[in-house]
Order: sequence, then structure tokens, then C-alpha cells
Amino acid sequence: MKITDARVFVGGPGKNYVTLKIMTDQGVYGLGDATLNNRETLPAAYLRDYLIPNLIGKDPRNSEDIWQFFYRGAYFRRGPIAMAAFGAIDMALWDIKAKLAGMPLYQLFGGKSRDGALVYAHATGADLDDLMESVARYVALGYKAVRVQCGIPGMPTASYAVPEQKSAGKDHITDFSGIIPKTEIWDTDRYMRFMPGALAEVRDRFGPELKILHDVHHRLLPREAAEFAKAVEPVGLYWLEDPTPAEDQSALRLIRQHATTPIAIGEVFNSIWDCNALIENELIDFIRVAVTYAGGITHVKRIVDLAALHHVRTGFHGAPSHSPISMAAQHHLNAWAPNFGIQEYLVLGTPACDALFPSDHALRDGLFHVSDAPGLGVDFDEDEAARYEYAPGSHPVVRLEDGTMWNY
Ligand code: CS2
Ligand code: MG
Repeated sequence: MKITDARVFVGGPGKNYVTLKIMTDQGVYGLGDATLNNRETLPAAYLRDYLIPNLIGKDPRNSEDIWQFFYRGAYFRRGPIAMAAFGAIDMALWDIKAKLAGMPLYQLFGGKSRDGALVYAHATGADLDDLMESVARYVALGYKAVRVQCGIPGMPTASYAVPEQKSAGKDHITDFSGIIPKTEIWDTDRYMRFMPGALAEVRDRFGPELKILHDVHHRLLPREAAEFAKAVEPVGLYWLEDPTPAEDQSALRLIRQHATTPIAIGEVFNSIWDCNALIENELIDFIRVAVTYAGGITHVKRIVDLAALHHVRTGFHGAPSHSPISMAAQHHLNAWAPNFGIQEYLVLGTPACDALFPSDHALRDGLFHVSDAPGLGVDFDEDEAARYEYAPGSHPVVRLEDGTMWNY
């Protein structure tokens, strides 16, 4: 069996999805997602200019050797651009393999460990009242877990994932449009004074059953993160996410020394080497890697298996930048993983997105039910794709009030 062609499509409804389609001489094709948020043209170029010419003629069933060929052959290893490009190829080859087997992908991992996989939604508000309405809306929709972000009184601008104005019942998605980044102003003291109490009020309002998550988004120093994690212990968070930048994996020791609040880290990681110390030293409770950013299914499965040895559960990233293709790959891993925790899930299901990526995956009562169709269980409509083109975007930048650059 041979790969005969592969094509890359950049674009989609409100997002620059980077979709890879790999064709074979047996007519079976596979789909992959190389969407690196706000740097989409880079993995697309890597695929078109370097990787696809080396794919043609290869046997698509040899997904491990192909992964090793690209990873070891790159010489300059790892990094989000390369691993997103490898990730798309890897997803597509697993899609082909499962289609050849006539099975949904999770069967090739070892079958189902659960029927429905727990997901969490994003609640947010410009202020506490606005946030409470947002949480109530998701609870009413049947979500059992909700991430909670709130505007901070006195903060000069809106903070991470918080609307400038009251959201008034609308979902808030960060505006990444334009190549020149918007600037957020951050003040840790105001955040530290307000946010623990806000989380406690959500707990008081919605009771002990609701799983409450919060994303610090890399904004605190390790000591501040330890203080915050201790302050919110009584809230009983499901997790505290990215409390401090985790390039310094050992910095997380300080949090563990002072608090029992569960810690989730990993969405910015692109290889097992970014998180092996966090996992092996049991400094985190959830690993947040994304199949696209971390080299695809083959590499993420290695991370999941390492995590399982150390009581670390999965909590795969699921921001709107991930197309239904990589989300499908994650849903299949979620169905299988013995150490599954939770899946971040922002409703992609707009009619335009469903038309571009038809699938019968389903969310019911806060649980995600993966498709039993062969392969990933998602397709790609090239006619629909022709309607979209690339639109440059950029993450906001964050500065402290004195102008010092900080972490977005
Ligand atoms: C966030 C992400 O979903 C999350 O947990 O951290 O949405 C993150 O802000 C974006 O992926 C950045 O591109
Ligand atoms: Mg996050």
C-alpha cells in the first residue's frame, strides 16, 4: 500500500484550521489537524515544503516508522511547529489504519474504558454577577464541569478569557484577529486579592457537586501560585490550571509543598520531554497536552501511558483552535485511556463547522460519546473548504502596569 498524494487546506469558519488529507493507492484517505493557533501558516509550510514530498510512496500503515523518520530526521527536534506538522500526519495515518480495519479508532487502542467522557465548558463574566449567569447557563445545559474565569475589579483591562463588557448570555471567545497583538494589562495583587473569593462564591452558589476548574494562564510566580493554590483549597477545585509557567518543571514542587489543590499543566507542551519530570515526580494531577501540538496520537499515547504510571490523569486541551479532526482523535483517546480525567470542550458545532467537518460524534448531558464510524469518525468537505481563506491572527500580549512584558 502506498501514499499517493497529500494536500493541506488552511481556513475555516472563524478559524484558520490547517487540515491535512493524505490519499493512498487503495482509495482510503486520512485526515489530520495541524492547526497551531495564530501561527497556522508555519506547520502548513513545513508539511507542503518538506514533509509531504517525503511521504509520497511510503506505506501509510507504517505510522511509527514515519513518525520516527520525521522526528529523528529533522535533526533540530521538537518545537510546536514541527510537532503540529508531524501530529497531523500521524492523525491521518491512524485514521487510514482504522478505516482499513473497519473499526472506530478507539478499538485499535484497546477498546472503550467508558461510554461517555466527562467534558467541561468555559464560563466567564466581566464581573461576578455576569459570571454566575454564565455558570448557571452551562449547568442548565447539563454540564457537570465548568471552567470559571472572572473580570477582576480595578484591573486596567479585561483579563484572560474575560469579556470587556458583560457577556449577557453569550459565549465569549477571545478575539485573536489581526497580526498586531492586542495588549492586556495585568496586576497580580488585584488578582490574588479577588479571585480566591470569587471561586468560593461560585462554590457557595452552585453547591458541592459542580466540578469547578480555573485557568491561571501562566500568570503567577511559583510562590504566588503556591499561595493561591492554598487559598482555594476550601473551594475543592477540580483543577487549577497553568498556575505558573512550567518550563521550570521543578518550580511546581513549591505548590505541592503548600497545597493539595489539583494541578493541571501541559497545553503549551509539544513533547514528552516537556513534562516527564512533572509526571515522574508527581507534581501535577492532570496532563493537558493536545494531540495536534504534541506530535499526534503516537506521541500523546506515550505521554498518557507515562502519566498512568504516576496517578496523573488526562485533561486534553480543547480550545476553539483545534478542529473537529484533532478533537475526534482526542475523543477516541478519551474513550480508551484508563487514566482519563476530563476533556476541555468548546462547542464547535456551528452549522458551518459541521458542514466542513461532518461527523456523528455527540455530546449528551455533559458527556461526550465518540462515533463508532471507522477511523476518526469525522470527514472533510473540500467544496466547503474552498469557501474559506487564511486570515492572520495573533495572541494578545500582556504587560504589567509599569510596562514590563508578562505571560499571556
Ligand atoms: C486556554 C487556551 O483553553 C485553555 O485552557 O489556555 O484557550 C489558550 O488560551 C489558547 O489555546 C491560546 O491559543
Ligand atoms: Mg489553559
